[in-house]
Amino acid sequence: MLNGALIGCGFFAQNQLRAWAEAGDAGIVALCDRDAARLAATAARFGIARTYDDAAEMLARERPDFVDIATTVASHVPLVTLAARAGVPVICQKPFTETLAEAAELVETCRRAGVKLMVHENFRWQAPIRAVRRVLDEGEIGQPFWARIAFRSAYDVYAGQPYLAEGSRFIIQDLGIHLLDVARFLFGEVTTLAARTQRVNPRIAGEDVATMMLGHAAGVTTVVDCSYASAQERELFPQSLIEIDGARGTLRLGADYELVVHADGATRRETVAPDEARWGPAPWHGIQHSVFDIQEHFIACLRGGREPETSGADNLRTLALVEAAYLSAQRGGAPVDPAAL
Ligand code: NAD
Ligand code: 89Y
Repeated sequence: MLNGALIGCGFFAQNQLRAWAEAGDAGIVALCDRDAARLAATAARFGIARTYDDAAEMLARERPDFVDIATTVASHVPLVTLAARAGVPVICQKPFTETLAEAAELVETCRRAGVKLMVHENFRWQAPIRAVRRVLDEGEIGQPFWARIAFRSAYDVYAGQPYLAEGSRFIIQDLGIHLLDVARFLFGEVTTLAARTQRVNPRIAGEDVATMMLGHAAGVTTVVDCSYASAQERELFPQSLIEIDGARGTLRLGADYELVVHADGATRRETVAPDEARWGPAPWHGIQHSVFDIQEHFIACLRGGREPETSGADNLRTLALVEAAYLSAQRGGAPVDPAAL
């Protein structure tokens, strides 16, 4: 059994703790939060007796097998550095850091300390996205040449995560980051990115709409578009809709996780929904199972001495896409080479 410690008992940590509670050979034995009420409520909810208001003290006393950092971005640099100095393998929530330079430094700090580091970049672990990747890997639609990854919603994310309304950066850094990571997961590295952003909701500080066009080294063109200002007849949060055109046919991941593959003149349909009975309540069941899967992946990597898919080093490339998007938007949509950042 691997004993973990978790820092940050806020909104999303509840999902992570639920997933840890279901894990077979790993679990969380100690919790830390600077907010006493949140710490106590979370400890009671998950039956975790050992609690701390100071992360350094927790790591020193508990000597855990790993630490799961579930705080918001501003605290990631000091907390990941602390874990590296304590020699404790670490999972850190996205966005990993606010700047690429900070991220590169953390990756180097962990490398030098010999500490495994995974960024909790869970969207690529969603069952429908894994199903899309299988279709591509099996060559069902031939060589892909065009794709769209869309997330358009009016779900009130500010109710559960009020800080999302406050930062000068919003949707690309918070949500687009997942979609950009999925684009990399499906089609490989990106050599050019052009973006346009908009703010529709006047009560927030950052952008709530972004439209990005990516050119991949493999030749695919991907449109990644996201919005939290799009009220539709049916609210599909948190579903990502995916369209891919390939040399032999097309793939569509539509509403309610319906996957349609049309290739060589024949069509097949499959529902690739996460099981709501197991991962509910809706709509977060769409995310919850991916949290379980990424955590299982981390434990398997710790046990097997492997690098996680979304290691810190890998995540530098996703963060470079985020930076490229903001830079392109600032330059009126001019294309940016993420490798040059
Ligand atoms: P939150 O503000 O609700 O919770 C963060 C908690 O961390 C707070 O309780 C705060 O007191 C605590 N904290 C902050 N710094 C600390 C420190 N140094 N020591 C101890 N405790 C500290 O935030 P949230 O909504 O839970 O978001 C946390 C992270 O999860 C964010 O980075 C967010 O982007 C991410 N998130 C990811 C997903 C996903 O699907 N991967 C979904 C939602 C949120
Ligand atoms: O914070 C975001 C995330 O990572 O997934 C959805 C979310 O909770 C709101 O955009």
